Amino acid sequence: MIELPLDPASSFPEALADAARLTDALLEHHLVVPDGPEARVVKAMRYSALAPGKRLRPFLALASAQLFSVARRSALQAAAAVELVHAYSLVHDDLPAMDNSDLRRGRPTCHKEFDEATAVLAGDALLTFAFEVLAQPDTHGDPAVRCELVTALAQAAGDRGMVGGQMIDLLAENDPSLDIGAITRLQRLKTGALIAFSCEAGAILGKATAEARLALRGYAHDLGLAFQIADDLLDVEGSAAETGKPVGSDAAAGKATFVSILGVERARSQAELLIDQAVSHLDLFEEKAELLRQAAHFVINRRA
Ligand code: GRG
Repeated sequence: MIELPLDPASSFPEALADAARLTDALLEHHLVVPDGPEARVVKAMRYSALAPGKRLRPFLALASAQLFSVARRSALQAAAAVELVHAYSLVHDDLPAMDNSDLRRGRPTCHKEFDEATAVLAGDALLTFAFEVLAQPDTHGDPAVRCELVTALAQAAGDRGMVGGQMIDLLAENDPSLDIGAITRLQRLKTGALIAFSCEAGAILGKATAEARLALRGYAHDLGLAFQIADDLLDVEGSAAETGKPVGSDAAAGKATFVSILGVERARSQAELLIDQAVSHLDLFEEKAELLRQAAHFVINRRA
């Protein structure tokens, strides 16, 4: 009898808390501080990767794996890998050369707590370690599956995914002429690609059919965009106490966002539409996808 990634009887908040607890335990296990001066970079990696965040991407990896009855340990390796890449992206995004932020997840950013060079190295090491985790035999007994996961994560994180989106974002700063199509593409790459990988990882581990993969891809795509619109709304309507990061930064930077183009009300109804669409992609999985359905509603109602 295999141990499933999540308790199928749990509610979404319970499952999200379980995903966070299980992923953090595995990250604790993986990120061991060595002796010697290199300990500093591992402390910075732990500081960032284990900081309190929602762990939405690990949840998505676990809940998607659950659809295909993947064993918990396999799914957790993918969950840990995606959170490592996410943590790296936040560390680098906060650097003075990018967003120059002092606050992340309610704490000083990595370069404020340590120093800039250490934050660059910690981000680099978090990213590379994610691939080591996926390549470990614990991830899946079949090396072809591990290879497919490595390829999919590399594509989602690299220049055709998150890094590409971040490049477009940096170039678009102070360019309020960006239209809705350009912003959609930017966000699909910058945040959508990693969210899509999180869902795809479960399908890869479960050797899912092409039809199931397509359905999950559609879900992840709509969810990723709705997540970003919610993020833009929080930047306008939220508080630093709730989000754990500075708010109002998009408007202050003169950035074009979904909210600056559509306005608050239309942005919110667009996010709601996307969530309805995301949920409709899950019909194929019937009641097995209940946690993913609840996650979709959480994404647009979140306050952090
Ligand atoms: C530096 C290569 C590179 C990429 C950075 C993802 C990203 C690209 C930057 C993060 C900046 C940002 C605030 C993006 C908006 C959406 C987003 C990814 C928010 C943070 O993710 P959450 O809300 O954070 O899941 P927690 O802390 O809960 O994990």
